[in-house]
Amino acid sequence: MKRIGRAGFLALVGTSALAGCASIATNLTENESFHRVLELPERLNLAVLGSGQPLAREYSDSAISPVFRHNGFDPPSTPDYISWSRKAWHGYRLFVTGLVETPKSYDLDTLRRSFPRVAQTTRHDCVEGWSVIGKWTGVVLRDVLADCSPKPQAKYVVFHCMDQDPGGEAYYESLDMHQAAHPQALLAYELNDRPIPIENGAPIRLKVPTQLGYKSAKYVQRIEVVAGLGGMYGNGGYWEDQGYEWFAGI
Ligand SMILES: Nc1nc2c(c(=O)[nH]1)N[C@H]1C(S)=C(S)[C@@H](COP(=O)(O)O)O[C@H]1N2
Ligand SMILES: [Mo]
Repeated sequence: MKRIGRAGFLALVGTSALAGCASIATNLTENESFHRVLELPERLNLAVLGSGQPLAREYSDSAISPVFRHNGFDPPSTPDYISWSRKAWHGYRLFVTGLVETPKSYDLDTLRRSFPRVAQTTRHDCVEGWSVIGKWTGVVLRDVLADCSPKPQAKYVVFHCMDQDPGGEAYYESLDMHQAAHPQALLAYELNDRPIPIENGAPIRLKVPTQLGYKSAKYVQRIEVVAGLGGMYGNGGYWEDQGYEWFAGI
């Protein structure tokens, strides 16, 4: 909320400059305390951003579907992926890049040890018309993002995946900061108390139970924080580029 206020304020300063009030705008921006206001917040408070959002229903473990279906492209077939999968994911790293103060990468052990372990039993709804209930365990996405300190101009989070369609086009997805700060948006490493099977997106997948299945990117390799979509990010996702809605709330 604060950020919108600040952007609006900046827009206002810009408009008055255009309207011939350049000197007032200059005087304002030269004022030190005005600068301090402009620079607030230094970084996004993801906990505040994520609080108060509606939660997806969580189920008891007895509701877990006997089989969690899988769907989408074939698992990644790169030599790296195949070799990591045979070595309990030793060598794999999850990267966080883009508009963050401290870009980082994490191996699975570090992710498990450095962040609280969180589980959710939620329903996965695919646009094709099927649903399954599964228990996902992992780390809260916003905890990992906060660890890298998104810059104030950060607006979206893009998930780059390791799999591709038959034509070689990589799967990707995106959330805005608000969705990324949702307390149930997980970077999951377990499904139903076991490491995520390859078919379901090993070793790390996004699980966003408040949105349709295609938003929950599997095989995540890199999380990129950006100021806007469009351009090289198309409509913000592989399926969005084929005409699906970017906002897929349920
Ligand atoms: N990387 C990647 N993520 C993906 C997909 C995919 O093909 N590749 N398919 C999406 C769709 S349409 C659905 S319904 C779910 C399927 O997840 P599941 O295979 O664990 O059931 O993953 C989503 N995330
Ligand atoms: Mo789907």
